[in-house]
Amino acid sequence: MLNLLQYDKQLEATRQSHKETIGVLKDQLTDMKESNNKLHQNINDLLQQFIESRNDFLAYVKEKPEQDIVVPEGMEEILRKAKEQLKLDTANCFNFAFVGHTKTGKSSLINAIRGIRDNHPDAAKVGITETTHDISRYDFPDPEYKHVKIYDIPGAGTLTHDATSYYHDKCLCAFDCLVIVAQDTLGQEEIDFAIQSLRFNQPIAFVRSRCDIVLDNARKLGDIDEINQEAVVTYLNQLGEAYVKEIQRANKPELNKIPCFFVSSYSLRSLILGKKPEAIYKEQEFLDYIKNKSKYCRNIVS
Ligand SMILES: Nc1nc2c(ncn2[C@@H]2O[C@H](COP(=O)(O)OP(=O)(O)OP(=O)(O)O)[C@@H](O)[C@H]2O)c(=O)[nH]1
Ligand SMILES: [Mg+2]
Repeated sequence: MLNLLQYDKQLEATRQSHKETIGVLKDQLTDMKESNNKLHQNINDLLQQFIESRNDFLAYVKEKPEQDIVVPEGMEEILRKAKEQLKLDTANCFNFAFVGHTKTGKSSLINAIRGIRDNHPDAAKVGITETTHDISRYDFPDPEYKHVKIYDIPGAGTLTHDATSYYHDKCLCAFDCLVIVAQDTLGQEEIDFAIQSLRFNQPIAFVRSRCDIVLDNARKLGDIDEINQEAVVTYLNQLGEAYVKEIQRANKPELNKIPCFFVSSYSLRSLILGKKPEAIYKEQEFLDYIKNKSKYCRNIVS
């Protein structure tokens, strides 16, 4: 009898927690849609807004960090290892890491954020067959931005094994922000890995690149006549709904805290170069996010 009562209580607690999770997710979806609706503007205005964000980002990373990265208690050893083994210079540089499975678009995003084409001699290798196996570090082409480094951390295979040891092995807590470049749907490894990162209080975001393909397919199928900001908002809202459902299915309330930015590498590169892309997705929010998270983990209050 007592057991049955306990079981009932547990069941009620689980129901309550599910209800809360769904509530948070609904709020998140509403916020996402409101923010997407802002994209329903003249593309020239959106470009100007992006340029302001880009200039803010560049001004932030142009000078050496005001202070070294602050890692959670107990992680000092990993920070030391990162400095020694990965040659991560956290005192003098901002270090952003792009993590993820093969062919999710990590290298393309890295080139885009550096404002270089995939065929540039210093570009991260991109392509159907060109796979990056080792951790690689990339500088910005302009030496004025020598204090910002972008790391390509391929997760193929390793990410699937053990999120904790992967996290420690790759010294991930020493980065300013971890960007998980995800496939079309979130895999269990990505979910486990994200939860692990949250445990270490690590700034983390999901990015789904290749949004332009979604719109391009819709055009080919005849669902839309052309790719414009109106179509972008409609499709981003659909992608957002699908993402929220995935998080709901994963049944891990912690994941509610992780944002997901839907972007296109092609749009991001054009925007960084101050050129008008075919369409603008969530590139501005993504850039603002990594800058703000870096400030957060360096205890910089703006
Ligand atoms: N249309 C479109 N294609 C993209 C985008 N991002 C990446 N791609 C293509 O997707 C493929 C894989 O991109 P990569 O940047 O090489 O992906 P990766 O994650 O670095 O791949 P590996 O290093 O092999 O693990 C390439 O053919 C890219 O051209 C995008 O935003 N839009
Ligand atoms: Mg690559």
